[in-house]
Amino acid sequence: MSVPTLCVLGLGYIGLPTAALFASPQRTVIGVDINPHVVDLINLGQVHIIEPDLDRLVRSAVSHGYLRATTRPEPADAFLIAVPTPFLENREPDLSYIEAACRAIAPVLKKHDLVILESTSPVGTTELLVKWLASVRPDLTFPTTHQQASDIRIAHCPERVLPGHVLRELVSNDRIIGGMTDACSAAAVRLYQQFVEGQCIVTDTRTAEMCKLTENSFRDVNIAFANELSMICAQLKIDTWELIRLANHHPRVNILQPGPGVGGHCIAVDPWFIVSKTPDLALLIRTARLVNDSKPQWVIQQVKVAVANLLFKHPGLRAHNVRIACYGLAFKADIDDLRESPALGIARQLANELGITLLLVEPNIDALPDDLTGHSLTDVACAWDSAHIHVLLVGHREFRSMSARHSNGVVIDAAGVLAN
Ligand code: SAJ
Repeated sequence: MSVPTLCVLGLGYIGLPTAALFASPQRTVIGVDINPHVVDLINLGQVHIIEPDLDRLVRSAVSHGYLRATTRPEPADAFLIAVPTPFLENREPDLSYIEAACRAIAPVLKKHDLVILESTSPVGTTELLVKWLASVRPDLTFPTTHQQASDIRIAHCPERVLPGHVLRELVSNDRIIGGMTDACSAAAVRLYQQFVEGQCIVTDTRTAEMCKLTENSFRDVNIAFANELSMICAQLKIDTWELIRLANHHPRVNILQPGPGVGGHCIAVDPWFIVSKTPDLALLIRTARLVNDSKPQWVIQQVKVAVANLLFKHPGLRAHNVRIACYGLAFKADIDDLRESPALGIARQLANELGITLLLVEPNIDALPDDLTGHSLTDVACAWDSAHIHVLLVGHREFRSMSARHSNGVVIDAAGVLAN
């Protein structure tokens, strides 16, 4: 596969950067997305997601003709599936996007093709993928039945990149390559070595699937420890941030940072894929999820108590005149992504339950989501000068200098902004 054509299924936060990085004079990439608007935009050399340098890379790949988007898969040497794996209402994984991607590529598959599943997946999904492909293409052989001699090579190679650093991490991170056979792994390693500078480490598919879930569950459990600690400390009147800083001076202690809850599309989702497979055993992992999911309500309760105290201290002040400023709406610091954001959820709930106009400070966006348009998107200085209650939800760089500034208001620092 010296001059491979790659077909990438799903042009989102992982698929599009991967497609754009892979595309080069030697390597043609066909990007596939079910959303025609996304396809049209990419073919104009534009992007629908914000990620540093991605727009430039896509523009260049498209204008040189190395990257082209379409709504239907076309024949290629390798297929890379990077579609979402959300969970359903009951927290069971939703594999329908992977199944749809399999059924879409099956008709164009040919002997010697490589199919890689990058989407974060519950253990056993790569085996299901083979089942779906084989059901449409009984004329081809797969590694589950024909091992090394199979027509089609299959591997699970989970993505591990951090939003905001995707292009750098796609190149520099080590990759876990879970081939179904040695031949499958070797083919996948050859593909990734075209652009990955980190190590490509080979294992089997089930271990690769579990490895990705383990990484995000490890982080979730550790954040849950910090979040639980923050609630305990508030009750015991101890400064959590100072406590964690002190404890982290121990050579074998490294506590993460508490926050308003865990957001994003991965850490709050992936641990449930372990819980759903082994509910009787995954007790710690499940509890960590519940602790992190409970944190936004705890922050909201702190705000309500602050409002009640304020009204008690100032009998002339009416509840609807209390000015509350929320700092940060994104799901984490220094990004503009509001999806699955605990900060946004807190602001929404405060707006609904308190019935007041909030001052919302989010330097990374130009307009508020539709349901918050009645509220005021403002800057740090204005909010800091005028609010009675300041709710610090995200540690954006624009907020870090606030520590030096004086405010008469009550400060609820859910993200440790003033502590750093
Ligand atoms: N958070 C805390 N305290 C911390 C660290 C994070 O409350 O000390 C919160 C953040 O504010 C955010 C959430 O956790 O709401 C998740 O943020 P994150 O930076 O930990 O992770 P993501 O979701 O942006 O990316 C993670 C990464 N996984 C790990 O670090 C193990 C990334 O490498 C994965 O590729 C990504 O999930 C993914 O796609 O699975």
